[in-house]
Amino acid sequence: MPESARLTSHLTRSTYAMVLAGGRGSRLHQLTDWRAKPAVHFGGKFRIIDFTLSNCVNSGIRRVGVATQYKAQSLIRHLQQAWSFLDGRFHEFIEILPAQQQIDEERWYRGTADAVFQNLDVIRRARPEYVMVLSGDHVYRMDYSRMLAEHAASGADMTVGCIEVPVAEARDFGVMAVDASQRVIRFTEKPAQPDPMPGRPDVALASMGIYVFNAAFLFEQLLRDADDPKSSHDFGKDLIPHAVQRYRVQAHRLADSALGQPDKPPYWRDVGTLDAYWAANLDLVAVTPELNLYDHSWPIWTWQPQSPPAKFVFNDDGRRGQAVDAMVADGCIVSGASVRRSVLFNGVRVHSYASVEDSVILPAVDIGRGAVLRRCIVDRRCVIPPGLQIGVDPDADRQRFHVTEKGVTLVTPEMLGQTVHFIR
Ligand code: ADQ
Ligand code: ADP
Repeated sequence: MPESARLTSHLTRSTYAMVLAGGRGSRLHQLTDWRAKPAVHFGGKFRIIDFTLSNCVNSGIRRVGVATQYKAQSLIRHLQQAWSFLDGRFHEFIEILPAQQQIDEERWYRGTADAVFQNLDVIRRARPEYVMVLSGDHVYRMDYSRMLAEHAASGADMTVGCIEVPVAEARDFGVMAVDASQRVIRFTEKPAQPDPMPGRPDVALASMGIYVFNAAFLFEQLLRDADDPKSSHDFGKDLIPHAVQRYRVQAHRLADSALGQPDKPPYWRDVGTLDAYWAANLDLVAVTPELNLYDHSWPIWTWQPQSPPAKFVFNDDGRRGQAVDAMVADGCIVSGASVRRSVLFNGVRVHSYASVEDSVILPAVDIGRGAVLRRCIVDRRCVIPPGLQIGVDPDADRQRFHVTEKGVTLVTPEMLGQTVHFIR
């Protein structure tokens, strides 16, 4: 075996990954009324957190903690169903770390650094050399072992994953400046006026909110931060700006470890708004989408109910049931209805004369005869009554549903006056 491969496997095996999955994702509006953002459905059969967790196990990092907080039930159930296959005999595990469980004081996680601090004992027990702090909120494919290898080779105390973003969008991120050796010399969390990169006035270097730490350095910094009365106990606001001024912090470009086409910018999405969520799902129906879900060497693991394959049938009047430019999951039945440029999750029924276009339909939705759906996101288990039109008259939709700036309509069972009696 080449020395480099031996080294990489040593690095991944001595890493503990902490996935932060406690954020609400309030810009997803009612889609996160009942579930945390990492548990939101994505791409026809996945949940958002499956991307980060698949990146972990595919990279060889198989000791993983998931810090949960806001509306965690759906997320915890998904983790138990989808992610219990790691094998304790090989010291592989994914453990769920709910807030308020680890320390005597009864308090929720205050900021992202506090979420890690409160689980310090759990992490210490795994005796890692490196700790990766990850976010359960983003959709991307990345080989974390390359970031670890770069971190170890550089001799840094910590390494921040980063990506180039348009300056106009950079104020939503931690923005950094680096020197020629990729050392971070400045880090500002969500600056009002982000600095562009030298010689590139339209582009800023943004933090992806993912970090590699030497374990001992992280423990030291968390203990110091916990005692700092002025700190809000957040990596981006407190811990990283502090570290950048005093220690060796390196930047690692996603482009160097993303899986994708080498000549294209790396794919990374914060599907944090309804418009971004809708667009990222619909991107997948392109002939060659930027996000490749068909790469057998980098499977995205998940769980969905065992159902028969999707079915497309003529109805009694001989009207064709069809879907084009669409992804249709198992358990769906399209009967005498038309589906275009849409993503249908597991178990969706589309009845005769219905028309679904440019829409994202979450699992177990029933779309009644003759209903029309345009530019919609329909939440799980909605029953769309026969003949209802959504996305045709925005003013009428605003009375009942949530319509975004870009004209995407979110429909939930509550908005339809329907009660779902079980936890989703
Ligand atoms: P934000 O996008 O503002 O900035 P933040 O709200 O801090 O991210 O959440 C980061 C991650 O932690 C998310 O996965 C979220 O679900 C989780 N989380 C938030 N609060 C939590 C809590 N109390 N307990 C457990 N988990 C929690 C961060 C960085 C920026 C960077 C962007 C990239 O601070 O510097 O640019 O991410 O998206
Ligand atoms: P419509 O689309 O005209 O409103 P239905 O929704 O009742 O009609 O069903 C249309 C077709 O969907 C059926 O002819 C059948 O092929 C299929 N279908 C419906 N329910 C089931 C089921 N439980 N198992 C298998 N196929 C089903």
